[in-house]
Amino acid sequence: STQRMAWWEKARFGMFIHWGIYAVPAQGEWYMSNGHVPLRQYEGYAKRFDPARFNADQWVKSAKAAGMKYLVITSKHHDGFCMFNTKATQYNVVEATPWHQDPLLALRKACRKYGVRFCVYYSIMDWHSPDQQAADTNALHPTYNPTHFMPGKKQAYITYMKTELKELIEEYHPGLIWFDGEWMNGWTEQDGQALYHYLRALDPALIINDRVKGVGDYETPEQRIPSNGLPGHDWETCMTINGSWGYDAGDHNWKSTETLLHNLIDIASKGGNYLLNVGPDSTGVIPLPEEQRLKAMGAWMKANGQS
Ligand code: JFZ
Repeated sequence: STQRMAWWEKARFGMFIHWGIYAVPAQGEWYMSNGHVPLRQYEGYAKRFDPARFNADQWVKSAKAAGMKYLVITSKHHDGFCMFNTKATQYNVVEATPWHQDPLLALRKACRKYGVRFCVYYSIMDWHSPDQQAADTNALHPTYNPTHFMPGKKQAYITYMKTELKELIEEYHPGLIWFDGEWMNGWTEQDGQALYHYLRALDPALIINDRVKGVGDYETPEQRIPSNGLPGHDWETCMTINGSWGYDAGDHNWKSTETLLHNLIDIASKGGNYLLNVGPDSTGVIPLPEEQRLKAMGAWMKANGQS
C-alpha cells in the first residue's frame, strides 16, 4: 500500500452523510426517479430546503464521539442538486434555496476543528444535467435511472464534472472523493481512468474509490461484509443504519447497536473500513435513533480503548 493510503488504512470507521433536497419529500434519495417526479416539480423542493437547525459542529462532534475518523458527504447525488457553492450551475444550495448557506464549507471547517478528515461523495449519473437523458422521458411519469448521454454531449458533461471537482478539491480539500452512479450508459473504464488521473494531478494526496470505474484506490462492497475480507485490497463496507441512505420518514427499521458494533469489529478484524451512513432530515438534524446508536458505539469504543 502507498503512503497516500496511510491515514485511510488506519481510520477503520467513518461517517457517510446522504443529505440533499430529497430530505424535503422525505422518501429517500432515489425519490426523484422511483417516484417518477417531473424535473420542474422536483426542482421545487430546493425552494423548500431551509434547514434552520443545521449545526456542522454538532454533526462532526457526533462523528468524533462515535470514534469515526472521517466523514463523507454527498456533494451531488443522482438528483444533480449541488450541496456546495459551485459556479458550474445555479442548481446549488447557496443559490437555489431560501437558506443560502454552504453546508460543505461549514462541515469542512468543523472537521478541521475536531480532527476528522473531510471527504465528499459525487455522482457521475446526473438526473438534472442537460447533457444526460432519462431512461424514460414520459413528461408526467419519468424514470431517470439509468441515464445516457445526450448525443454529442459527453465531453460537455465531463467538462462540467471537472469544473465542480476542481472547485471541491481546491476550495474544500477533501481527503477522498467517493464516486457513484458510474453505471449510467456511456460511462466507460477509459473515462473513469482519465478522470482519476486528472484529479490525482490536481491533488497527489487525494484518495479515489473504485466506483469512478476501471481504476480506484479501494473497493466499496455495499451493505455487506466480504466473508474473508478482500486480501491484498483496500476495502470499505458502506452501510445504512435503517434501510435508506437519504432521509426516509417512514423507515423505522433500525439496526441495533449490537449489530452495528458487531459489524465494525467484524470489518476491522478483516482489514476493512466501515462507512456508516446517517440521513439528516430537512431541518438539518440527524435522526435521533441514529444519534443514539452513534453515541452508544462511541461509549463502547471508549470503554474498549478504541477511540
Ligand atoms: C448507490 C446509490 O444509488 C445510493 O443512492 C447510495 O448513494 C449508495 C451509497 O450508492 O447505490 C448503489 C451503488 C452500488 C451498488 C448498489 C447500490 N452495488 O455495487 O451493489
